Amino acid sequence: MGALRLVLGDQLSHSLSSLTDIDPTSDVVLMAEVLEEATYVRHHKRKIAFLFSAMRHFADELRTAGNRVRYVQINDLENSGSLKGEVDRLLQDEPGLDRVIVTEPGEWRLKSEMGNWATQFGCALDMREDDRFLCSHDDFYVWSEGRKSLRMEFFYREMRRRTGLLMEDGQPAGGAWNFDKDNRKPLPKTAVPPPRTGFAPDPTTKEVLDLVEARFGDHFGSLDSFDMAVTAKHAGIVLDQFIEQVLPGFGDYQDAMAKGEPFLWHSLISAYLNCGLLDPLEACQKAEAAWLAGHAPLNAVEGFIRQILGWREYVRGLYWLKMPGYRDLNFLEADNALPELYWTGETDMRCMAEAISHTQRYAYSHHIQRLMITGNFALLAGIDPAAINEWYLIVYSDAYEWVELPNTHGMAIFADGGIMASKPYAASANYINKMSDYCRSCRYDPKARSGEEACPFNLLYWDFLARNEVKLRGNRRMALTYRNLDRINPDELSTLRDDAETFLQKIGAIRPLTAGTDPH
Ligand code: FAD
Ligand code: DLZ
Ligand code: SF4
Repeated sequence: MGALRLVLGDQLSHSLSSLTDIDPTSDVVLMAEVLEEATYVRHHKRKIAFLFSAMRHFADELRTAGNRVRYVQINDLENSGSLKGEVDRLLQDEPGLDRVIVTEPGEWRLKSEMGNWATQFGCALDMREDDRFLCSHDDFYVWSEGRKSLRMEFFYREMRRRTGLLMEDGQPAGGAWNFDKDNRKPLPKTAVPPPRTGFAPDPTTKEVLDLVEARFGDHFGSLDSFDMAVTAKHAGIVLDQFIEQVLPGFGDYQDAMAKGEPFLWHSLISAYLNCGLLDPLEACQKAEAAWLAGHAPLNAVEGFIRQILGWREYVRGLYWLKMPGYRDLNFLEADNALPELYWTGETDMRCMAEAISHTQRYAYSHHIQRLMITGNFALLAGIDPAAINEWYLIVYSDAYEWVELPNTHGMAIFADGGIMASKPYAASANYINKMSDYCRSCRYDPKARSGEEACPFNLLYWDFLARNEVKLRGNRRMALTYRNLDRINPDELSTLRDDAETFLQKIGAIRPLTAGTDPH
């Protein structure tokens, strides 16, 4: 008898726990492009094309290594449209397969669905730990137990100790755990971001691009100039080029934003890490080696390692600790609609137009654009968490719920009421003006909070604080912010809040009241 080994689209690692003990003489690997996964949210076209092409390449590599692989393409006539349907079909076709082996899926939705598979198929289901992560669910649980607050910084220190990364005689290298104070530089006018290499589509990718345009042409985003890596080999080149050419500047400009510059000094590896083409520990070790060789400064290397060893592992731990209830939290009771401009990018707000156009074009925008532009706007505008979470899950090629949800729900829009962040990342135009050159070419004035030119981020910022006063004033970390609110003359605040409401109506976040309608 043999095993059906199901490999999901974000499990493209040869070291995968479900493949370790494969017997090529009796086992069959199943990989399937299915409508259910491609449309449970209407993913960006580029994300679908990237994953389908990477899946096809990975299946070829498994075959070359001598394995039997059933690869189901989205257009195959017998494709049932779901992973469950495809497992069922293979078990019917090959009665010699008496068990299903799978590595735990990254999303709660799919894992809970698989909970019923053993009964439904009448065969054993062996769901294995995803050991590509550096912190297991059990370890995260142990770390979290009994703690009053689950701040990332303390988790990160524990991970540094455990892995020995950037540690010297049990102490953090350089005498500090964190060099963030060196990492908040705005971009000097003369700075030129390093060039990036892409990969011309090979015949497999070209076929997938045509297919995605034909089947998912009405999904968000563009496939133009697709140049992503779709194999571990090419993803490794992206990582190596980052370490050699980009990492030295990563720390300094980690929080910077600049017009026409989608990538700056970021690594662009998240899509590859999250689908398994790159290994997180290896990425950290390569960065550490660059520091040891004197090639990159400690603030850059520590900053990069913290993102992967700290933030990435921490959000995953939190997701599995808090799901499924986490998704339904709405601490600020936000219920406005997601404005159409999130899909079109059509807005006079230069910062939003810029972040959304990068997103359309590359299925990528960097962290500060996600957090302080589109995320901050959604927070201030009181957008319904379900709507903004869905947007983030759709539009980025690195988006899976385990990483998207805590970042959006917890970090950007404070829907979890402080499980993840000690206070909302709410910011007015002042922050955006300091960290970018966007405001210089914007029709709004970042310094104004009244009149036609007033930056919407300013109107919304003060409205947000006033609207959520009952929930936020008691937060000690918001004390200074509320003292600033108190300095605004009540008449001015009232006008400001009316202007904020008019603006939200104009962009379709709240529907205008028609004459005679009772708002209650
Ligand atoms: P770099 O800036 O070069 O960082 C290096 C690596 O560190 C990244 O590749 C990533 O693996 C990891 N990393 C950095 N920050 C985080 C973080 N906050 N959480 C988890 N990993 C992190 N990241 C995703 O991978 N998928 C998502 O769906 C996602 N959604 C986000 C939504 C919001 C609202 C916010 C604020 C952040 C989100 N992030 C998400 C985190 C972060 O923005 C991306 O990981 C990063 O922009 C990817 O680009 P990069 O590879 O160039 O990262
Ligand atoms: C994201 C995605 C897409 C678009 N398509 C597929 C697919 O056709 N087949 C598949 O196995 N996986 C796909 N994925 C990735 C899954 O959605 C992912 O494995 C789950 O969300 C768990 O993280
Ligand atoms: Fe964004 Fe306001 Fe600056 Fe315009 S002025 S770019 S809307 S922050």
